[in-house]
Amino acid sequence: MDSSNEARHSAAHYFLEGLTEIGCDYLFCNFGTDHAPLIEAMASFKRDGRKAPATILCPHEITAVHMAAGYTIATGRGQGVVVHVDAGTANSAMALHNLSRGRIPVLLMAGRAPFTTRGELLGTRDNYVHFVQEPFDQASIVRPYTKWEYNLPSGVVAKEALRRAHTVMHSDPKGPVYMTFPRETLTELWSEGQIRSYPRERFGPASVGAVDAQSIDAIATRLLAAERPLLITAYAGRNPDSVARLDELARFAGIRVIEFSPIHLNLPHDSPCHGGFMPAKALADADVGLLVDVDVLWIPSDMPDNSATWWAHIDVDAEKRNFPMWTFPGNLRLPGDSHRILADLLAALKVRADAGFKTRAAERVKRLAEEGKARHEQAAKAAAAPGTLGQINPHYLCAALAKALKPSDIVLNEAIRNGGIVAQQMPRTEPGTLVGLAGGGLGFSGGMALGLKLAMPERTVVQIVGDGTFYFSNPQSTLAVSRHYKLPVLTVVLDNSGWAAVKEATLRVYPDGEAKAGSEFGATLAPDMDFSKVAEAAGAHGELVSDPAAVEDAIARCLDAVRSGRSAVLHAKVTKL
Ligand SMILES: Cc1ncc(C[n+]2csc(CCOP(=O)(O)OP(=O)(O)O)c2C)c(N)n1
Ligand SMILES: [Mg+2]
Repeated sequence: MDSSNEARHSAAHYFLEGLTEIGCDYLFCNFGTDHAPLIEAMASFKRDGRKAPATILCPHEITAVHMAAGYTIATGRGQGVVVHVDAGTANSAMALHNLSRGRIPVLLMAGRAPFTTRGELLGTRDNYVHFVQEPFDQASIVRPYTKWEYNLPSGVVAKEALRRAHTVMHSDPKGPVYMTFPRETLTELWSEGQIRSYPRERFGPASVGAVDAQSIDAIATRLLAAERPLLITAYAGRNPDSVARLDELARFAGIRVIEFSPIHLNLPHDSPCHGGFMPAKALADADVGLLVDVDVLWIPSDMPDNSATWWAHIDVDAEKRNFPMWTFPGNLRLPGDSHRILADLLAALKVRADAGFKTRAAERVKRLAEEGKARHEQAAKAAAAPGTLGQINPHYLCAALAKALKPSDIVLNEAIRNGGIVAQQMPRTEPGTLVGLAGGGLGFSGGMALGLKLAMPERTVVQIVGDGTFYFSNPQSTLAVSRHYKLPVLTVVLDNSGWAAVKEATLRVYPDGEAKAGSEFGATLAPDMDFSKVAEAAGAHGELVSDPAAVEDAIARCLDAVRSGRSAVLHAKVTKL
């Protein structure tokens, strides 16, 4: 209860305390007039040496949101992003789409226009924008991409609301949440005794777990009899411990594992059971299949599946509630924690496997290893030709880059139509060393690379993007954050002169149409851009390479720069679209 001898603080003060209580190390911020009470509270926390989340100022919201996501991927702890009313929320929406598809817990926060007009309360409207930045339904801007939304009604529940935000975003399947607060609400004064805390031990998130023994047994029975088992996954590796577990299961049972559009590294790429990144051939062949943590299993119009295959679908989000149309098979659909389910499955198999099964499984692993070897030889062949002046072979460049990296270095693959080449030429083996595109909003990897680097300063982080994607990533914003907070990352731009994806999409729909006849694909971007200068403008190291002979040295100079503390941009002119 209120007591006159207790200290009184602003709601913003308790809000900062609450953010620390929910494990927010950082606030990735793009401020506006709505944040005056927060900025004031931050300054007094600093003066008093109180613990508060550190602020990272991001010139663009998509840097802020994706950076929070990168930090969260690395630490497992959802962070906070602070943006400006409806305008900042709108700029954040694309990134929030990516986080929602990636099931990454982040708390997006935005102010709301003050609700008083004539000085009735501290924080009242005092500016033109306070009249124009008030939509009827601010949360609707990001509603498709959030699990929860809340407008803070009073500072007295600031900590309770933050705990609720945290609990929801960290409950399986995880995902972003959105909170708003009017300026006057943050200026309210409350005494310390009126504010409760909600510790995680008592108010924590809900998680999915293992599944019943009958289901495990049903899958084991199918696998024991299988001749051509297949496993498809995209995000089992979000739990780094699952990588070795999946490998052990695949080797024990002789399962071909395909990573289709991987969002994380799920199986070491040098595992004998790794079946590459394209499910088409294996699909036709499989008699028993496991779908493990995957949203898009294959492309049905292009890769017909075998109607005789028996599928078990194990997924933290087996329901796919956020996919309006989603019709992939699953004879046994099991929402749960794949890490635990695969362990139980392996244990059941070990108990029931006889010598005949073990021999058959070992023969399959041997055959898969031979296929893998053939794939790697093919990849090496594709990388052998360096390309020509102005059209470097992207296979060659990616292979050279792979050679220069250490196994622990992190690769973010946002190379779009060259993404398959990155996957093929840059095998990753250690858990957590690959991040791929979960959503379809281009421009995630710049901010995400910074967030990963912030969480793991000892790692080298490499972002590989298309030229179109480089623009989407808002490079001036990411380079500014890199400089400001000393977070060096390497950006490699595979410049094929525009949007190959757009051209190829038109050709797929109209293979012999007018666009093809006139070579009018609406896909060519401005020629003669020099992204090395964009880097230099931010004090980073820049390289523009068109000559294949210059590739290796340019990579070495860029990595030297990054490892000695300066970001680098390698702008490579590769085979044109
Ligand atoms: C924010 C956003 N805008 C537009 C698109 C549509 N889009 C998908 S791929 C693509 C082209 C990307 O170009 P680039 O990065 O150069 O890769 P390329 O297709 O040339 O390999 C575009 C514009 C998108 N996915 N996301
Ligand atoms: Mg391109």
